[in-house]
Amino acid sequence: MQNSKPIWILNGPNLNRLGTREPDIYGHTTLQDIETACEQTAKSLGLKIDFRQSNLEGELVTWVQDAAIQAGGLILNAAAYTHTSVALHDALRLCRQPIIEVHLSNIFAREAFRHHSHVAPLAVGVICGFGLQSYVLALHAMQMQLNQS
Ligand code: CA2
Repeated sequence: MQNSKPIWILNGPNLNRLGTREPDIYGHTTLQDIETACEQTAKSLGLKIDFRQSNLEGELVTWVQDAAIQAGGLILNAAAYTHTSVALHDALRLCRQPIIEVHLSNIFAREAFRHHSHVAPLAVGVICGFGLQSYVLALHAMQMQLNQS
């Protein structure tokens, strides 16, 4: 059955500066490009989204707590906090709805410190390495998850 609550798409630190450097890793895509693609994909799938970014760990923790009550599902690119934040991990444990972890880059093909995720154990799946399309794929995967529940 389709869930009428919005899918929250949360983005972590530095992703507001996407498109300004490291194009070899992240391409020229901006966070605004990603939001636009997510809006278009969500519309085509009949989903609503709430798309946010913060550089602050505590703000992301509060948003995850809020998502646990208000969201139909959560798509999370916690950026560097993926690899460091026990606080985010603990907040994600409050969520009963599907969580999908996304990354623009293939974190497993990069430095060893990016290979561990505090998000992944709480996610139904992880999508990484497809740039902006990681988010589009995550929305399709979310719709499949919601149709199964
Ligand atoms: O690949 C991803 O999506 C990451 O979550 C991006 C994070 C990184 O710490 C993760 O290991 C993988 C970094 C985001 C940095 O954002 C940028 C800001 C300015 C220019 C380029 C990238």
